[in-house]
Amino acid sequence: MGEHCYWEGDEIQWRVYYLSLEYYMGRSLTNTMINLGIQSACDEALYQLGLDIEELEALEEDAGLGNGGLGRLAACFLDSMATLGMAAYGYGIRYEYGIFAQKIKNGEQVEEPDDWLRFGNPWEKARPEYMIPVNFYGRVEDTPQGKKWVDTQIVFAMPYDNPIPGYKNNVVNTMRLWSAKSTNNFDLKFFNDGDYIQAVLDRNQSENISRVLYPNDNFFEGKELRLNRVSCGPTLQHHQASGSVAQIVRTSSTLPTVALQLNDTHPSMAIPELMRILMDIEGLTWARAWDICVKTCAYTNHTVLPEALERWPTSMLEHILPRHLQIIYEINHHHLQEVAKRWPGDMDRMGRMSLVEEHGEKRINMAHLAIVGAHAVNGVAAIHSEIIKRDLFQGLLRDRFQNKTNGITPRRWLLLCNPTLADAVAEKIGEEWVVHLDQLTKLKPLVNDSGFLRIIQVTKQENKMRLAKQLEQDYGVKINPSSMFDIQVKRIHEYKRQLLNCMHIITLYNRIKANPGGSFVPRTVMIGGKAAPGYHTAKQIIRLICSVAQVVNNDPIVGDRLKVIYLENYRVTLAEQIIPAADLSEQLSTAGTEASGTGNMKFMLNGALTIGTLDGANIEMMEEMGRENIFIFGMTVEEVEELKRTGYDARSYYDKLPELRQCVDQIDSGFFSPNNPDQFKDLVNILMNHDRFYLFADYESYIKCQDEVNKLYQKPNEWAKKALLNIASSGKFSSDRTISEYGREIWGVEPSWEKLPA
Ligand code: DL6
Repeated sequence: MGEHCYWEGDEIQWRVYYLSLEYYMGRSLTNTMINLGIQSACDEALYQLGLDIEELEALEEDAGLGNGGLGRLAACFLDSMATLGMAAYGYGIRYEYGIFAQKIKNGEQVEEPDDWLRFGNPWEKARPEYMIPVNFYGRVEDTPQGKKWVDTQIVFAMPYDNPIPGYKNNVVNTMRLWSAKSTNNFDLKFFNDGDYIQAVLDRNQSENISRVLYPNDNFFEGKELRLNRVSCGPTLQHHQASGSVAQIVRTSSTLPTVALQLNDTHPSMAIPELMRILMDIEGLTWARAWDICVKTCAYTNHTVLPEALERWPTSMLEHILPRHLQIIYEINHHHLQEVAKRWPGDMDRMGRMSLVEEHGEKRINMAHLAIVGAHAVNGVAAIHSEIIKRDLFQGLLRDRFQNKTNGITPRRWLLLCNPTLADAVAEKIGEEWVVHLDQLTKLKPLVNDSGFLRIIQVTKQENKMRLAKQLEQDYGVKINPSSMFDIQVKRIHEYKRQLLNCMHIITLYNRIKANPGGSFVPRTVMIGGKAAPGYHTAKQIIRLICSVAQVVNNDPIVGDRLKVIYLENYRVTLAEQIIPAADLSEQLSTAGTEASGTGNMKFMLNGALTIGTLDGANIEMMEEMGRENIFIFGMTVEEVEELKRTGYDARSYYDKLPELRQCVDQIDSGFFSPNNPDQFKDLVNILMNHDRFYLFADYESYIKCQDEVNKLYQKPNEWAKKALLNIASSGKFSSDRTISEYGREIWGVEPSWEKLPA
């Protein structure tokens, strides 16, 4: 390989490699037909054969190779990169089991394995000719030729290619997913205990590396998951990085005309791996290799929650990837020399900025590694980017930091999921919005066009009726389709504050009970999302919502003024059905905790109004549509920080607010869990004594804001105007805009809307 490599060159178009441990693709059939422009032809052809295309579409399994926002973002980006004609590849892992299927049994989450490849995958093509050997374990030898990583165990990385069509431009890019494939070498040497049969059985153990997606969202589990003698975690990450980097180097005669984008720190092993290949195999000096590495790599941060930041114990890396650990130490050595030059004698700062954490178990801070090893570091919404610039590295390398506000693909999140609204929009402003979403602003003057407002209302109503019918079938709950569809769908997490929503439901319930003859704006509240299987509090939150639903839905006094539904197994395909039917989108995270959010954008594009905090991309949504068109409540980031400084006293709110007190007392005393009165005491204990997300501090403002929502809902025309202005203002949140910015400001690639010859 070495002789083919020369590391200079500037006339070739930059190629982009997007490295992500997650791609949450959902189904591909409809999307492919839409992007190829053959949807009507296929529809018609199937009809002629006496078949129904919708039945065919429903047979496809979701490719659930992601947990939530981070994985879905990667999928939207692939669509945009192909649509913008970029020479871009998505590299990831072909998990044999995707995100688990969630069943709700007796009000509790039960996980079932997602055996999505059971009947094969028609979209993929195995490419054994591009298989790459990946090394693990072993030791490092000093030789006259330099460092040598020897006595390693090998697992092959087998690539599977999946097509990513651009929108009607004759471009088809590739998503390449690696699968672990054992070698005789690995298993027989490593496991051989003289027993042939056992050795053959053990062979498969190394293939566990790519067996299953880790179901944690925004949470890092630093312990090694051991499947017999094969350890996962860094092994999986290295497997992806190594396959990808080797492939990139092998096919790149002109590094660094290659951009390597790291989707969070999960693929950041690519940094030491690239250094290792360039130095140990290609024979470059440290300085030259480092220069290439930094110019090539860029890193996106997706969270500031401390529990989500990856910090791998050095003992683990020493064992699994000894050469990489050496390289990381050397990167740190050079980095700390820079710190010492800039802040002489500031030992505290050295400790804080080091890649190696020395307090407690010695660990590598992977975010620090990614920041040092990349020429660009970005957050995913303006406020988040400001926070990471300030907090993540406190001043050093400040000029590397950028913002790239997230986006969603309008192909899936309007054209595919809401064809009636898409048609209505196209009728008024043509079809260019599909690839130039900012064209939606042309709808703004129609805010006084009663005919168009009526179309918006009717479209929403039709979507609601379809969903109501589906939910009645699925859950046996009769839904009033003229009630407000109030929806919160996302992973269950304390910081996303589904509990605040639940407290609002309880407050509404108590108000109806206190005034049974009163007039109330009818609501159907739907909450959906998966909890990480090991996240006890999140599972308790699901239980509480289901218990509240049980009481509310069966109380004859309440009738159809309030219904609560827990949406089972929320996933991409369910989102496509639910979002177009939403009136109200709930975005409740404590200010400063949700990096961006992308569900918020999908609801906005589909004409739901948002009730939300000044957090993540909600802020930019408000800027685009105007504060009068969104329901904002709660503390700002500065107010949250001030509260943290002065001390948060949950009890003071409990004492002051009677409706809050009633609600908390009911949860505490077993009102919603009569068969097990102590069931939710742990949740109440968190809320009263250990709440990191300050729910009570935002409760009053949230409830008042919900009262405003009710008032507006009683004026359908006013509501429809705001819905229209939401749609018309959502152009910024196209992932085409986001990807154009990555292209121009990080990768050096110009987007192109040119249609290639067929
Ligand atoms: O950037 C995509 C998405 C954001 O929209 C969400 O706000 C954020 O929570 C999510 N972050 C993660 C972090 N996981 N890890 N590590 O999923 O990213």
